[in-house]
Amino acid sequence: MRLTRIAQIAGFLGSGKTTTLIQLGKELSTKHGKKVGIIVNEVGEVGIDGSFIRDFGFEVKEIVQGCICCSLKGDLQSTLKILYENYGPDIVLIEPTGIAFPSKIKEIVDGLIDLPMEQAPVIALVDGARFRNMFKEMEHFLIKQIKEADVIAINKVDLIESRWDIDLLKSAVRELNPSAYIFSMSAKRGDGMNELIDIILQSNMKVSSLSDDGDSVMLSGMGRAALKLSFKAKEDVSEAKLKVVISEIFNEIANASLNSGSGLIGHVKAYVKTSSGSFKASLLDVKHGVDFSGNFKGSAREGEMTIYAVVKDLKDKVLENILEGKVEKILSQYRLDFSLEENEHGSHF
Ligand SMILES: Nc1nc2c(ncn2[C@@H]2O[C@H](COP(=O)(O)OP(=O)(O)OP(=O)(O)O)[C@@H](O)[C@H]2O)c(=O)[nH]1
Ligand SMILES: [Mg+2]
Repeated sequence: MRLTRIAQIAGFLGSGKTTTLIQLGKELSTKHGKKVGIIVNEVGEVGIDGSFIRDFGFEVKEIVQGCICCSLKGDLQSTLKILYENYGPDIVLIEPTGIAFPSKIKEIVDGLIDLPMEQAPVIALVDGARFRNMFKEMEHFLIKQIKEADVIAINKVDLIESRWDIDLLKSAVRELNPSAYIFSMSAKRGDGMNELIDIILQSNMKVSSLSDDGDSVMLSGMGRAALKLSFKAKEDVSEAKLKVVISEIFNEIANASLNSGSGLIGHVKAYVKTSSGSFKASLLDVKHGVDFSGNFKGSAREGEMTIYAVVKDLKDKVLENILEGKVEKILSQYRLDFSLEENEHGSHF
């Protein structure tokens, strides 16, 4: 009997999970003829990555408002079941949140004994470009994610200047998990993608440790806030101008968060959809600025935007106020009319 293979691509916030998933999905379907289903989990009230991945034509199920390794474990099981029964994928790629514990997800998937599925080794991405900085702030989390993985991919090697630094990172990771298979990759450039595909398709390594910690979202100490809005301008807004507007909003959110006592920007991201296409914007640290990916060319007069921020040490409410304040300030400055969407509780997203 053909078994559906489940592959979890874990890793801390902003380590490149969604970018990797899209590359993997493309190659697995075009080069290897596999039918790929994708499950994306986001702790916030809105989904950004799911919409972005869907733009590439994949079958995507999104689970939001909690973590599939703790509060939403039932949702993961039912979503896998639905995906299996309705779509019949050869491979399901799972993107947990950046603050999930990989072994818990492995355990939850293992619990689905009535479905013909097998798990690929647990893959955790490590952000090679900001590992040191993150390690200072999120040591417990990063160590746990590294220890619970069978395979550790040091991502973003295109941003690491010397071979020496890559080797140093590899040995630091090896010390934390001596039995893992460790390699380096760049999801953006495509390096290491074949190796990752071989691991997903062929390898049968097993997770050894089991997680015994509590709620990963609570333990992470991360504050979260989301906002959904539609905007309208009097005349067309060019791609370049829209990117400037978003960069200003993101930088202001990041700086205000740091000034309010946050020790680390987890990820500030947005999904923007207009009649000229859609794109995703990402900010991981102020120094590197905002990165854009996706397909928006030309100009647009109106569109929709979903913004989501995860930063350390701030209460959700404080971050929500920062988000709303900065969005209002910058959009008004650029004379863009906008309206904020409300969530089911009557307050803004
Ligand atoms: N230079 C470079 N940038 C990368 C690479 N992989 C991902 N990125 C960028 O890193 C940022 C975050 O990538 P995502 O794929 O959204 O990361 P993620 O792990 O899914 O983030 P969360 O879902 O928020 O935890 C984006 O701006 C990506 O374009 C890489 O290999 N090289
Ligand atoms: Mg993601």
